[in-house]
Amino acid sequence: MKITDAKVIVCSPGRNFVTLKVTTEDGLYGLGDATLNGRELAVASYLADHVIPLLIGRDARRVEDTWQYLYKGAYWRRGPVTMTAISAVDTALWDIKGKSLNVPVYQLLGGASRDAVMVYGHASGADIESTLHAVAEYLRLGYKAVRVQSGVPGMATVYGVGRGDFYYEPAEPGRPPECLWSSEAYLNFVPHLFERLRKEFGSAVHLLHDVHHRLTPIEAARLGKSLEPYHLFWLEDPVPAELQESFRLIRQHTTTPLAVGEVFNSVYDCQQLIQEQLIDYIRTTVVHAGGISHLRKIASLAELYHVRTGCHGATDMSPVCIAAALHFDLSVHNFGIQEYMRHSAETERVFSHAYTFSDGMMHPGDAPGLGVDIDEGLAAQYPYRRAYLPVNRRLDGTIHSW
Ligand code: CS2
Ligand code: MG
Repeated sequence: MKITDAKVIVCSPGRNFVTLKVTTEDGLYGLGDATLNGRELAVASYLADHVIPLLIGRDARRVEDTWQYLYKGAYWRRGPVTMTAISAVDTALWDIKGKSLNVPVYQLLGGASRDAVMVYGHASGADIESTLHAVAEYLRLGYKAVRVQSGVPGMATVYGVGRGDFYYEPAEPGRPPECLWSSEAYLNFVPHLFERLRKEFGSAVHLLHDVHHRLTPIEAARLGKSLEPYHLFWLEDPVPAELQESFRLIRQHTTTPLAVGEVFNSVYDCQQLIQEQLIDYIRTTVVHAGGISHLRKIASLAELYHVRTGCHGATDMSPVCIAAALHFDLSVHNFGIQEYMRHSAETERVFSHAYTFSDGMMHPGDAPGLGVDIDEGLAAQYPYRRAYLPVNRRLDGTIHSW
């Protein structure tokens, strides 16, 4: 089953997406998400200029061999651009394999390990009262798990807090907006937020919180400790994770479960975190961590060490990635939770999908392959718009992690 054509589709229906479409000699095609938020065109070029010429003529059935060919054959291994490109190829080939055998991809991954996949949504507000209101909205929609971010008194803007509408979209067209940050104001505020949340909503709902790599290890330890009475499902990205051993210090001080990994792109980024049991959830996802093939290897390592999966699923994961993630989530034994932020109406129109949401749970559907498609004609009506994530500075003007 030779690959005869492959192309990169860049579009912006509500936000930017890069999609790889691979076609075989029998007329089957597969899709892969290749979106790298804020650096989209680097991956588009990597695919179009360097990878697609290598795909033409290859056997589309050789998923693992193609992965190794692109990873080992490039000489320059890993990194977000390379791994996002490899992910897109791998995802498209799994899609083709499912379609050619007339089965949904999760059946090729060992079949369903559960009936459906628990997801969490994003509730946020400018202050505690509006945040409580947003959480109530999510519970009305049936969510069993909610990530909660709130504006902090004394800080004009806070990451993860929406700009008035239901959908939170962090990237903005034009130059990157700049935000100001105070770790002390944040650390003093967050425990009050979660105290109110537990008072208002009781103990049954799963509550999550994302620190977005903003604290030092000892500050993160303090936060984890102060949140223990409110038993979070997880505390996400407490510190920048280039230094994996910094999680040891946090771990020594708190029983609050820890999640990390949305910016990781290979098993080598989380090997120590997993093997030393320094985290509880690994957040690598299909599009940035080498596709379904590599993500399964990360999950297998994690399973040995009681670490569960919690795939990144913000709006910059296109519906193609969400579909692939749901097939993965349904099949791996050590699944934990899936993030699901809901795409805009424009995105939903461009990408049709078989996956469904009901009562806080999702299912990838039983269409052959991934069960997702792109309307190329409609996509062409939404040209690329350069957009950036915000940049963050401390009160004295020093650049801080976003
Ligand atoms: C966040 C994201 O979903 C999350 O947990 O960290 O909003 C993240 O900032 C974006 O996906 C970055 O591309
Ligand atoms: Mg995050």
